[in-house]
Amino acid sequence: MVDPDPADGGDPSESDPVVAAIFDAVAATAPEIRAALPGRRVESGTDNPSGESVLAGDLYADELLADALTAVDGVGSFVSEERETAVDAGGAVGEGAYAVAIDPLDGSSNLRSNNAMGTVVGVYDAPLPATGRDLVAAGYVLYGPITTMIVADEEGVREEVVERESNGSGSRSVVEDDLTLPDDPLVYGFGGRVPDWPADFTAFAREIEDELKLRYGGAMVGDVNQVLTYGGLFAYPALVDAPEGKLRLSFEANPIAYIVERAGGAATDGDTDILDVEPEGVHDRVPLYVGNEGLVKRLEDALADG
Ligand code: AHM
Ligand code: MG
Repeated sequence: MVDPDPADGGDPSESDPVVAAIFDAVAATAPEIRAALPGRRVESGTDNPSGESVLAGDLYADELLADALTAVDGVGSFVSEERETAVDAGGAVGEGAYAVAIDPLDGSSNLRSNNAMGTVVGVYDAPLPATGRDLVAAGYVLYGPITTMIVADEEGVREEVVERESNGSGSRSVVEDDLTLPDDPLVYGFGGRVPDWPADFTAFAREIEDELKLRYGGAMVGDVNQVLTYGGLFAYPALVDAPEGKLRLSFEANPIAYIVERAGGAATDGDTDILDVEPEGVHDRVPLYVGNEGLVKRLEDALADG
């Protein structure tokens, strides 16, 4: 059960002090990012390394997180979906320091329509590009009606509530200390336009539509949080004209796969566990199918047969 009163929540419990400091820094920044959004719903006039137009909110969140995370002792490098190259934070990654990969505002196209968005965090024990097997922790902030943060490490997955302190900084407290996917899945959300889906995925989707309820909001963190809460399947599939899909391996797919797998679920690119996908570059894209193990297995079988 989610604790109804965050004031009763427990202290965060990461055993690795650098991981704890990273998520403290992300939580500290969250209220400031949130407060800045109303005035930053417009295009910034630039594109990111994936060729997508960037909103002022994306850039602002990126700057705040870069400042907060490069100041953490034990962070050797800050790598962002919005930056071509990594920011050197001192300390050798893989030799005592971590690389932190950030999607500063996931789902930022929801800013105009005022819907959910988030910040995705991956903590890698290797210089990027690396596989998801090099993650030591991952998490995301969800700017919904409440600001929550999911944190996963080798101990498991926790849900926390982030509250704004009087000095404007955010503090976090655990409201659910052992988050696992419900056994009986209820919801699904698949991205992309149906006419752009390959036939084998479309046939699979038709089956799922008969079994589960559609919950799609256009922000991966919001949609994955539905799956973590109610059980089910989220996908941003391979598309006919974009076989690598849309989502980025280092910043989006790996952290989400790490979280959902720690919560008892599974994640695949259609064939291979996301955490085993070998990247060529930091901004590589990958199809992502993530959720309850049984559904992910069925999806893999459907794509293999198709
Ligand atoms: P972003 O990080 O630039 O916001 O892009 C990623 C987002 C995901 O949150 C979401 O799943 C997907 O893009 C939605 O894409 P679309 O608008 O094409 O459905
Ligand atoms: Mg994103």
